[in-house]
Amino acid sequence: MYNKLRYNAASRGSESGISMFIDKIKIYVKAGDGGNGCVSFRREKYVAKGGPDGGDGGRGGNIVFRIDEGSNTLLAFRYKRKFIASPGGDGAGGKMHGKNGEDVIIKVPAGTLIRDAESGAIIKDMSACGDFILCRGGKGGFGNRHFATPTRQIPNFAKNGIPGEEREIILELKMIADVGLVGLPSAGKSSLLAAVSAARPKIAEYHFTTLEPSLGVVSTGEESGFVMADIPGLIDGASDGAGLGHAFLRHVDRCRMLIQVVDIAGVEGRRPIDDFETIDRELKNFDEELYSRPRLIAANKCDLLETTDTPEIDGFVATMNERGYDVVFISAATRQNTKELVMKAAEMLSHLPPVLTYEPEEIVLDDIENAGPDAIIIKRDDDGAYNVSGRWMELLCGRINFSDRESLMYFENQLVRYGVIDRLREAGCAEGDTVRMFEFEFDFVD
Ligand SMILES: Nc1nc2c(ncn2[C@@H]2O[C@H](COP(=O)(O)OP(=O)(O)OP(=O)(O)O)[C@@H](O)[C@H]2O)c(=O)[nH]1
Ligand SMILES: [Mg+2]
Repeated sequence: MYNKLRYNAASRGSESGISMFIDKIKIYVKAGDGGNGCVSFRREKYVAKGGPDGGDGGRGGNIVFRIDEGSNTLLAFRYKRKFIASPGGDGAGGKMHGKNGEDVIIKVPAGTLIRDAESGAIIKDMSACGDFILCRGGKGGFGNRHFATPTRQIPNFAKNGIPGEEREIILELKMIADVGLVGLPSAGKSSLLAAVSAARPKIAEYHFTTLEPSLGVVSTGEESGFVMADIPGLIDGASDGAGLGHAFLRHVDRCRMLIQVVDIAGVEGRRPIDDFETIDRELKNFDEELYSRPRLIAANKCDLLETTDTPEIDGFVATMNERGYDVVFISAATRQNTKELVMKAAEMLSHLPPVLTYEPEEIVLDDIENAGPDAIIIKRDDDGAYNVSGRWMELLCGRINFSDRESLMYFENQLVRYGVIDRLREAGCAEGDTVRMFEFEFDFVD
């Protein structure tokens, strides 16, 4: 019994542990393979053997990313990290084209960055954009009807489909908001968001009430307004992983400005100036650039003060002003002065550049259609074999049926025609040497 209880408690703990860091996750995606072409001959009454009529394979499904408005977590990827689109159907007789594979649509919150897992380079910033095709499905192979020539009336081969693109990527959430709220746990960040927007984040007196960021739209007039982001509280040492760590500061990375919420009433017995410094330090440790972003100080919980006219509070305001920050005294609980705070933020925003969007970074993508025969690579393997690789070679090999004589002849033809044999000769390959092309191996015959 005791063990069981312990076990339950542990599993609950680890579960919340995962959800905290679900704003960055590695997933694997693969587009569908192309269907194979078909070998078939027309059969009709009174016709002994008709012409080739094998249909083409269908195209594999694509991997498509789409913005899911209203979602602001990558939690959905906790249990599903592999996405594979369905393959195209094989061609059939009677010139029947194989069915195209269905696309897989992966929905992500607005503001999700798609990064290449290996290099970390940004492939796409999913903010304010339409559907994005990350991996294209492989093309279907041609059926044998394409291979009839005057000298080859009975083509006994068809091509295999091309494999779909696959890759490992990292999804990273950077929410799109104009203003980010930062502060110690229980400073009243969620209370403030609830007071000035229609968002209903969880509010409670214990620390780390907020485990996931949330957004709210703050209206400042008929048709104007801005978006505010509430994130979990930061504590001293967050940059070294204390509390919930500071990983979620990434959510306010694109914010145009920050509102730092400070408990001016010192409900938990600390001095407001110390609270300010703690957060200030954590911001600095996280990122100099975020640290120097325009900031406004919301001195919260004023309703608990008899007066703001004390030497300590005067000193606090003076220090803030020296550092270049304005202070607005508010109470998120009674909504006292929250309107003034909002208008002040709107005024600051009117002078600030728009929300940052990230441009794709340079990475060399395999381009199925464009990587031609001149891009092949010839190297010697340890056993002395000549190894031919490159996208074109891979695609060609993928399309050949090596157990079929005619398909092999076609293969040889392509090697001669596109200069691969010449290139092998230049590299020193001679009669009897082993040539390796992906899974395929043969002896060089000159
Ligand atoms: N009296 C008073 N209490 C407040 C005020 N603002 C927030 N509180 C209380 O302070 C506690 C913490 O408020 P939250 O809004 O959950 O604080 P938070 O900064 O979001 O905290 P975390 O999510 O844990 O980081 C709650 O019990 C609130 O009711 C205020 O202006 N006056
Ligand atoms: Mg909160």
